Amino acid sequence: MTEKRENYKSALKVQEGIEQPSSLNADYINKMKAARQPVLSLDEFVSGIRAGNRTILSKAITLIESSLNEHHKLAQEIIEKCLPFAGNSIRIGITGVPGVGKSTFIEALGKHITNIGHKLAVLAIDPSSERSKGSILGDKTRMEELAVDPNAFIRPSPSAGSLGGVARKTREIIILCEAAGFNTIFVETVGVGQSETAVHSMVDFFLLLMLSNAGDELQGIKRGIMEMADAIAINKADGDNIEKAKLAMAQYKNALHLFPPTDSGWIPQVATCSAYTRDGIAGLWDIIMEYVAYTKANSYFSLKRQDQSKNIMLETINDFLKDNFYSNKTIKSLIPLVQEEVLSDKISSYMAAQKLLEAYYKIINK
Ligand SMILES: Nc1nc2c(ncn2[C@@H]2O[C@H](COP(=O)(O)OP(=O)(O)O)[C@@H](O)[C@H]2O)c(=O)[nH]1
Ligand SMILES: [Mg+2]
Repeated sequence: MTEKRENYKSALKVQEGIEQPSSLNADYINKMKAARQPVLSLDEFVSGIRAGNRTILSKAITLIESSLNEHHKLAQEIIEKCLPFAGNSIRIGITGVPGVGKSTFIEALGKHITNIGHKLAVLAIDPSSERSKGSILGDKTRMEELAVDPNAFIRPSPSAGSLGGVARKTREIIILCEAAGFNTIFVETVGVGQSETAVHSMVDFFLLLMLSNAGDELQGIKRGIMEMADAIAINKADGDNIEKAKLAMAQYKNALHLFPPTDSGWIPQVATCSAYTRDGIAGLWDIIMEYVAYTKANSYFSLKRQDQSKNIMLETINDFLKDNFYSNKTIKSLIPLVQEEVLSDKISSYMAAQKLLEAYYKIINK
């Protein structure tokens, strides 16, 4: 006891020598804390999620996002048990450059669909963690109505980690949200980099938001991203902007004609809308419904999901192999040495890679 108190940085230190009441015992305090925040069992997590309990859903998502091994293990068990109840939703990716109006648009389209009885989960992928902290605050004010809508659930991007890690977590979060009864999932991403491709790989429908008053280059939208779009919405078609938005719509329609036909046979649609006045918002939902009906009729809907599942499996293997290789102690110490040989032209890059891989195979085959 006395020894412990030595290290105890507290005013109580001056009372050294006096027997402390049991309530100051650290074990006791921890026990009390634990009693106040009971750790849920696997079954409690799964039944809570299945019952649509948001607090439990949020806790499970926190486990997915956690970097602790024990959390990760429990999270995987929860996902496994939720999987049979997942999949029954429409997953929609929404992208566009910062400022195009994604958050405002999500509020508008989100309210439209919760009003007609849908249950919506809004997730986001934004691997630039520092920025996302700011944008979460921004989004909260732009999604005022959805934030208090009992039929909507908003969860900001898991901020830490690589894009691959964030994408995997988001896919897992989708599963939990679906098991919790959300039948529509929005995944928002900032249209400036690789994250669109990651979102495209986990959604059924990909919506690109654009503005009328800037060229494609100015909007930082690459051709590859336009090719992924199932629909393009020219947002901010309100006030003085309406005519310009219509013109832009015609231009994008022409541009899309030059693209190769999509795998699904669906012809990407272009529409104008205003997240402010909410003109065109219902029409966009109709386009999404048309797409779903069309791709379910020609089986593309389920083929695409199967393809995505297969790719997730392969990607996961890639990630784990890579992690395993680079986190291996021997390999870690060998890399700088072999690298030095490459830099001083003693061996080729190819031979250096072979050397490291052979060392690795030896280690794992031991
Ligand atoms: N005029 C007009 N402004 C809009 C519209 N949608 C969003 N905005 C404004 O555009 C700015 C960026 O919106 P935000 O939703 O934060 O964009 P995000 O960065 O893509 O999420 C904000 O000032 C919004 O009020 C719209 O439909 N019309
Ligand atoms: Mg936003």
